Amino acid sequence: MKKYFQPEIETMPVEEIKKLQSERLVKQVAYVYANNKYYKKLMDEKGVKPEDIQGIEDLHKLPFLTKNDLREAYPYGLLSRPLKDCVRIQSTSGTTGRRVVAFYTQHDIDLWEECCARALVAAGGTDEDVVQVCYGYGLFTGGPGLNGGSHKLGSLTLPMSSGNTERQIQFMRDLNATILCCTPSYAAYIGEKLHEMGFTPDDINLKAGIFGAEPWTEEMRRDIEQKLGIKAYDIYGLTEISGPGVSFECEEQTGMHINEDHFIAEIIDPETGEVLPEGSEGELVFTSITKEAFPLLRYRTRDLCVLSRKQCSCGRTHIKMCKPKGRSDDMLIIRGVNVFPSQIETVLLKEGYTPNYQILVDRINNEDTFEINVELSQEQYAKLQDDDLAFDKAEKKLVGAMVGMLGIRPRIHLLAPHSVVRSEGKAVRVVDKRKLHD
Ligand code: DLL
Repeated sequence: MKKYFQPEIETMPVEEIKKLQSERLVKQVAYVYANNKYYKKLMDEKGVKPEDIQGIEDLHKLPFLTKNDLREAYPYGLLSRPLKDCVRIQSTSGTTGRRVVAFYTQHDIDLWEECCARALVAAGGTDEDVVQVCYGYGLFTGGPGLNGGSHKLGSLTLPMSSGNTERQIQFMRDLNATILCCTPSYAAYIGEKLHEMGFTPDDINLKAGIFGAEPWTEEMRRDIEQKLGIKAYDIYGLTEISGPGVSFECEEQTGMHINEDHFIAEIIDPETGEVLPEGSEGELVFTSITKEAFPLLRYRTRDLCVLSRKQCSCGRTHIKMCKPKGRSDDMLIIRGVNVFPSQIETVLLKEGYTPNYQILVDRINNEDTFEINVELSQEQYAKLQDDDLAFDKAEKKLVGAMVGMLGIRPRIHLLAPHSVVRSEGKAVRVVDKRKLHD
């Protein structure tokens, strides 16, 4: 069985990867400076010339790009190729402000799909697999990216898109799907539906899942693995940098290998912009060194993460990133305390609750309110329904566990099964009403 999609690249000695990155960076900076007025202006303002960049050690001299730059340059300002050379656009799922529109030449699409094919092979995929893609298709990069990767690998591709969960399960069974690609929250929902329809993992042929596009915890991984009887792999990416496949997990399941022949990763201090040494937690920054149409240099993702060059047992040499904790702007500050939704998910699953929850934050009389709606499973509900004492006890125990993790006290509402809306794409875990009052 194929262990790597492109072994000569994926297992390249680290020194050679760095040399390749340096060569590509020098060329890319010269190309962008010559072809992109917006970034040229930023470089000129910072007093940096293309000749100042002789290799990756000079990367820190370049100016950052932020989401604001993308909004300002919308739609064509960061395009580095004439529009007639582009063959596709994709766009972010962002709901606020202007959407980000990313452009691709055919070369860009090919590279992106290769990255996704690498992810499929790392999850054990071959041309004999049946890959069910239930990420959204259309402007969102999830569906098109994994679809393209599956084609490159020669797997049979089921371009399902998201939604109509019973039909998903029917196709999964009738066509013997072996690899499932969707968001982790949708995978959990598919697992739940499978059991509701009276099936067990033995009634399906899935062996692996490739789940990403939103933060998810190790507890959630175990929950999905058990519900679907598979190995669940993480995949990361963002529209601005291409889409899924910027990095992906291998059999070790201890972080995602970044496709370093295409992207240079840095970790910076989000406050000062200073580059931090390997192993530090900070904001992930990407420089795209092979793209033609929309090559962003030093793009600040706002994702909080740690990088590691620790040798991996799979044989891949590309640097690994940990599971992102979430975007720096996903972090809630409640009564002055930093709270990540992922911390809440960890506690819930550890305490034996379902991954169906929603966090509600508001400000009433100048004070933050903090509530968590938690859905009970059928069995939990049946047990607690007629016993007020047991119900109160369960709520109190969960509040105690939350205080232990977060340092602040939420109000917990244990709800009947099916009270929390299921997600078919990226889950909406937080409703922060304070933003409406600002
Ligand atoms: O979510 C691309 C994608 C599609 C990745 C399918 C993986 C699978 P955007 O809609 O532009 O692109 O959102 C990008 O989603 O900056 C992260 O905050 C978050 N994200 C993506 N993958 C992960 C992951 C796609 N594996 C934003 N873990 C990123 C945590 C993730 N967060």
